[in-house]
Amino acid sequence: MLFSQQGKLAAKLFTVSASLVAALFSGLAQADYRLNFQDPVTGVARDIYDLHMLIFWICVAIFVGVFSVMFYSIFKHRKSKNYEPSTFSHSTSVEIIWTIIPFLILVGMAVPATKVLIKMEDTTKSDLTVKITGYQWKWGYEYMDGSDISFYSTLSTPRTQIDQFNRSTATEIGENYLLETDKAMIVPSGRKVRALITANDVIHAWWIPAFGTKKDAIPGYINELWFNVDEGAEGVYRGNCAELCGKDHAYMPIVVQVVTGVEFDKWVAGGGQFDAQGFAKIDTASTQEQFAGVISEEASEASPVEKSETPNQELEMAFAESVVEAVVPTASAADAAMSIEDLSQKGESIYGAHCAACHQVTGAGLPGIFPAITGSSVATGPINAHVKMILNGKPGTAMAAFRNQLNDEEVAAVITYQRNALGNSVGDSVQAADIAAQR
Ligand code: HEC
Ligand SMILES: [Cu+2]
Repeated sequence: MLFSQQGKLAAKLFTVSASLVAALFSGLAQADYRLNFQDPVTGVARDIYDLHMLIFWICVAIFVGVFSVMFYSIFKHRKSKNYEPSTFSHSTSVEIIWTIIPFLILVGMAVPATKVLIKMEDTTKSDLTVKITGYQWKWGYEYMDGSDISFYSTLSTPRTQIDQFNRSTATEIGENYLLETDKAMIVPSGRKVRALITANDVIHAWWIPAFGTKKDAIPGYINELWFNVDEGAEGVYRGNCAELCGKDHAYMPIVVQVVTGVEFDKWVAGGGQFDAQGFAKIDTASTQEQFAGVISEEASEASPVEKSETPNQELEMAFAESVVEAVVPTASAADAAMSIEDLSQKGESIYGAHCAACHQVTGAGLPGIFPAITGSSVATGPINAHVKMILNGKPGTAMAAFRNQLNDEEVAAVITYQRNALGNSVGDSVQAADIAAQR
């Protein structure tokens, strides 16, 4: 009787635990979890991975060694065997052995670890330097080396995916939830990229696991890191800010797009344009046509010798010129005066991307931390003071100067939006030209 009850219990327990295990593994398969590091795509990341595996196996060996001795002696000297215990309390030789062995193991692990560490710190002979600045809560990228490209990279996951508690507006969570940005950092494969890392407000950290790089971004200091992504490993790599930096720490992801060296040069020559997904816009189809046109025109003028010597240069020059021409005219659209409605409409998305993290989507702010825009004396007071607040920020507070982050039209739009929406109805507006005059 008793036996059969136990049998039933055991059977029940087995079913429960089996289904738990099954649930766990189906979950694992769905979310594509993994137990080890991301696949390394740089030499340093591979070294770190190998080092990690080496230390892991050393730990396994120590574990197996220590536990086998322990279990063996527990079993061998058990009470039921009437084993006579030894009575010594100190043994110099044992103490020497258990000091020397761990010491040798530690030295043995420190040698390869130091080698990798030194390699990680060697930022010399780089092909390209990018300055990376952490902000609450976005990243700024500036390409040094005279290319003059700079941009900010902000989270592009829509608020409707993040605010799941509001069921009426919530939308399905996307594939790269909280790991997507409006602009990716673009880097070439097969070249050594050096990054100078700093921050504008508090400490952040720039981290791309697949590159094996992670460095703190500290205001007032410049840290350095480098990576050289394998040729053939072109693609998109994602990471996070890895230093708790305030309320939206989770909302400042890092996206790096690795392109080939040739593509990168074209991207730089084109002035660093982005497509709608925030990746490098390299217009190969149309540029090839344009190349063909330019080259054949010039070929008729140039002497045969010159032509055969510099075809690549000509291609690059022709490419650079054609792209610059194509880009310039669009900027003049800002000259025309815009209506309050148009400005406000544009301002809404800028507010959402750059201001709502602190002042909230509704404009209510967070009492005691971030002031409300609704009914704010600045947002409903004299417009010049409002403009100054956005351009210069308020030093010593979280309100950053937006003069370098937003262009004239964007500043005008977000100010007009704050004055005529979010519960305010001042009824005035400001144009891009006025902002340009106040800079
Ligand atoms: C990182 C947080 C943060 C972000 C992002 C931010 N602000 Fe602010 N903002 C503040 C803080 C803090 C203050 C209060 C400063 C002070 O102490 O006077 C402030 C003040 C203001 C004020 C004055 C409000 C008042 O009544 O005193 C305006 C207007 C304003 N911000 C507009 C903006 C706009 C426009 C943006 C986006 C382009 C923006 N802010 C982005 C934190 C932020
Ligand atoms: Cu951060």
